[in-house]
Amino acid sequence: ILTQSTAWMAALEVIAAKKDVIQALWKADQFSEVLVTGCGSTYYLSQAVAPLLQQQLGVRAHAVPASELLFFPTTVVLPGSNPLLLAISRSGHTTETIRATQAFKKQYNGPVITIGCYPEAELVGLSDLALIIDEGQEQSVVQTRSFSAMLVAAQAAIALAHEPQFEHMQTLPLLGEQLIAAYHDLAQRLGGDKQIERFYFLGSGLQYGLASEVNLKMKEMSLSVSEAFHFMEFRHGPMSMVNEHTLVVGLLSDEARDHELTVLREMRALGGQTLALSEQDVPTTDVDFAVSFNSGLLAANRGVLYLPFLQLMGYYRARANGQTPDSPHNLTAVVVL
Ligand code: F1P
Repeated sequence: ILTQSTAWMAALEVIAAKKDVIQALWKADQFSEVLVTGCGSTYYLSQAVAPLLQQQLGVRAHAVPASELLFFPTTVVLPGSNPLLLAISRSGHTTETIRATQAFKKQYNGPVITIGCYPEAELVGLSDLALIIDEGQEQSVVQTRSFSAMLVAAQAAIALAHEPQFEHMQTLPLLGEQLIAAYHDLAQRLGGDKQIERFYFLGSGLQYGLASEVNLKMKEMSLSVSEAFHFMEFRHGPMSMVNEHTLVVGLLSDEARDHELTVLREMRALGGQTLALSEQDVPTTDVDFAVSFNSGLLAANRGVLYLPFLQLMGYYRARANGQTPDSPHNLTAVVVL
């Protein structure tokens, strides 16, 4: 977790090296929609990438778990559609992702792009374009540096559609290091606080997939009660779970920031502790704890900055619970169908 910014730098280099082919792909207009798929963490990564593709490239894009694409393709793709598949897998060996990709090629014959961390993986052999970040490889079953490196790669590839954005992203590795140095103590304090028994991660728009992923980190590393919601949805029922043993974490957007802060203030009034992560500073009159990026980057290019602090919080929670964060209960690095 602490050294992941070196993997972000490597991800930016991988994308820069494939610049021409990626830009040609975005310009080619060869597909009518993009399916983004993966399993577990890489499904959540798909949830983070699909809205970005749609917003930045103006193409219909949606995320789907690989198993849904494999077993229920007619619920996912319209007849006559001309889709591109973006298959994301750290290992490149997860059976559902492999089989969904094979079925996709057979049925739709569209282009396949893969993002992963292992160049020899089976999925790479099924792809027209493979974006492989070796530097994202990790020992841990739980995806942390691999996830953020693959996210940087996806965001950078999309940013190439508007090249100055790609150039601005070069500041990310340093920003990541500064963020970890500035907020490591707070992550340790909140992760180690045994008064907190439930964690809720709220994020909307580009942030929903990231909220889902950090919720998974907390759950799988520390075996804590943890859920993710679209920000405003939390008020439609789930907030009944808030009490003094709850931490509500808001991944603030630019677009709905005022409404999202209102939700956090309401949860605080109900007795919950609140934490906001945001590009701009958040006054602690609004929330109990705040993490600010001050990156100067557009929302489309800075999503990865939400991750290191929350991964660290999960790590410290795991330690406080006596769990080994690298080897969670019941999990293996590659799930076989
Ligand atoms: C997918 C995945 C991981 C999860 C665990 C089991 O792996 O579900 O997200 O954390 O390691 O496998 P991959 O297809 O991205 O390698």
